[in-house]
Amino acid sequence: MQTFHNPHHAGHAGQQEMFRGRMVPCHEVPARLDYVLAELQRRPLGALDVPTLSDAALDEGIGRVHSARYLAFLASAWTEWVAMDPANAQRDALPSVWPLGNPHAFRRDVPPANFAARLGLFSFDSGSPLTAGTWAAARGGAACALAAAAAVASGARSAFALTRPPGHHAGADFLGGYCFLNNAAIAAQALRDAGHARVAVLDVDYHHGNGTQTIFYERADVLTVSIHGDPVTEYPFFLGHADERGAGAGAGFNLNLPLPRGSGVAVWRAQLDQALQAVSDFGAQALVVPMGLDTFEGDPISGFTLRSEDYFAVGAALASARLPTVFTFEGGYAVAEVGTNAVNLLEGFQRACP
Ligand code: OKP
Ligand code: ZN
Repeated sequence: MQTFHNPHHAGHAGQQEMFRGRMVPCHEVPARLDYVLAELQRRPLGALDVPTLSDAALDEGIGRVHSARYLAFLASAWTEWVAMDPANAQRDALPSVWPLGNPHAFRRDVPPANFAARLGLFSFDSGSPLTAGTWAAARGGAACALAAAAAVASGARSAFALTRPPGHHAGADFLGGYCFLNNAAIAAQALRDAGHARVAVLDVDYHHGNGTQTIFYERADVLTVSIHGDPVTEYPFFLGHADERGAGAGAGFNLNLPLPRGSGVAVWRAQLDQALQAVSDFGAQALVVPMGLDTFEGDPISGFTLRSEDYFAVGAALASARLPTVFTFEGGYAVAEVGTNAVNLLEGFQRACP
């Protein structure tokens, strides 16, 4: 399995996130990716490359998923943040005011000139700091997703986009949940554009992939499935319930499989079998797996209890779908274990389906 890694990822390094009324150190740190890279060097699965696509191809691929006004906002965000106050150069950009969804409560169609307000317009939480290197890092991650999709579209059995920051919470025009560009959605759309008529996204991160669900909610050509902590108690709270089945042409093409906090590997694996059945019933021609390792028992912000050894079988189960597969890297905050857990899953996949 070829891996594409993002040489710009470390430029995205938030200092603190808002948590229960105070600022706490970020969970989503550059070292996460370094642990995965180090483990891939210890246990190689295939070539380790950096993406080589042109800026134009990258802009094209990102623009298939994200809105022009959101991308323009991201591209100039850091410059505008610092222009508000030169002292901001030492501080991460975080929002503190948001327009609620009801159009009669607040308008979303007129972006404020005030940058701090615009940051609120394009985000849904205050846990996703935007830093000097965020835009370059997010673009570099999306480039990995597009390179992995291209590899699979030209015949590879699988490819791994070692993306950071993660992506599955980002929508067409919003950031949040440590995510800025939805790498999995970008890969899925690229596979569609390369001629795969039906693409499935099977999200195994602990948190519901709300961004991906929203992007494809009214489409029948991309099935979105997510196994996650029940949003009644777990982030992102406002989406991810079992009764969200898609809308319009997309009715029936979204499947949420929430599980209570505290769930262990047996119930989780049963949900995975259901998810794989849905992918098979859909008749998918390609699969994208937003791969979060925060289902791990040692994860500091999550609540499932999978063990490191369990990920081999998770990978093998995913391989049983017998589909060309792109993996993106999402959550996993037990930093010292995230490399082992990620490579266990990918090795399990690769061994089951060479
Ligand atoms: C991103 B990904 C937990 C605070 C929640 C946001 C979590 C984002 C997870 N106490 N902060 O899905 O791994
Ligand atoms: Zn997560």
